[in-house]
Amino acid sequence: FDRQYLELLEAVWTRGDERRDRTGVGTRSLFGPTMRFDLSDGKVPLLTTKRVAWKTAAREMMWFLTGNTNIRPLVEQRVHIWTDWPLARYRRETGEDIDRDSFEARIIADDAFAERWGDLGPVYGKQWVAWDTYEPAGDGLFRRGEPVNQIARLIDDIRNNPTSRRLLFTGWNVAELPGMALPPCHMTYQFHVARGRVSCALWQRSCDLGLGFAFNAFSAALLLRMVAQQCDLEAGELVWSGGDVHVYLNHEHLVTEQLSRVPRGQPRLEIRRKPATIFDYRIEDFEVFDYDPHPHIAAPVAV
Ligand code: THF
Repeated sequence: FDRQYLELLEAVWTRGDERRDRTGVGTRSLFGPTMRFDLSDGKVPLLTTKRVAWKTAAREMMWFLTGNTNIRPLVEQRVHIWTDWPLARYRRETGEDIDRDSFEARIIADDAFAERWGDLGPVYGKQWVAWDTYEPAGDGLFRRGEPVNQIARLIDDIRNNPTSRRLLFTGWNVAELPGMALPPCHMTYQFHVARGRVSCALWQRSCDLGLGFAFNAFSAALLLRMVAQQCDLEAGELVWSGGDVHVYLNHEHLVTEQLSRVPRGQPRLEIRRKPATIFDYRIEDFEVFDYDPHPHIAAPVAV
């Protein structure tokens, strides 16, 4: 896993097109790479050339599966990776120069504040488990239909119709993009069952290779392992494809340091218990073995 990643990191850094991006930080970018990760025997795509906070990624994934789109439950678990977007909006709209810790403290302490300022709009969780539907109510009017739980439907479909070519879910709800703090990056997941194994192809339209990718790859693998367990299948391959795959120009120290490191073994992920549904996993259910990474490399996130 590290080798495929380091090869792509080097390619983007040395051959990527330099471009100005939405955040103003600047990136080097390549379009359309694919990597394949074998998940058999508990193997998991977790970088060993820097320490990755895999429990943070797991908590984020479980938060998606609850359908919640507010940062409050994350912040309560000391997960800070989504705070910067609501914080930037708060500063912009109020002009108050609040620091990050105080902002998070208010999100936890104050219900009304959390509701007003902690929500990211209809991002991942909303679309995954409660995609809004509408049905005609006559005279050109519509009423709300039953929301679609794409994840529950996916599990049902894999169990009942494993050769289907429609085993997929997506966060890319075109009508609701304007209300999202960020449109989904890891946007479409498709599953495929063959020889008792379920595999997953993930399309990620935009990828921060220095920071987010380590989280995105681990999370997707975790989700695939959960899906496999729920459907009594083995996990096969994670096929990861990116659209705009970039390295931020202020991540040069990370690129140099990480490319100098030698990968350290193959981490494995175990799920200790089989919960009743895919919505019932808890953080204690996941255990990672043989993880002895190089130290963490801090890098700023572009907002
Ligand atoms: N925007 C940008 N610019 N990069 C991203 O990776 C990214 N995401 C999500 C949405 N927008 C993004 C947010 N996910 C970290 C990790 C994942 C994120 C955002 C930030 C991060 O800062 N990781 C640090 C510290 C982690 C920790 O708190 O322990 C790291 O070193 O990995 C990608 O989906």
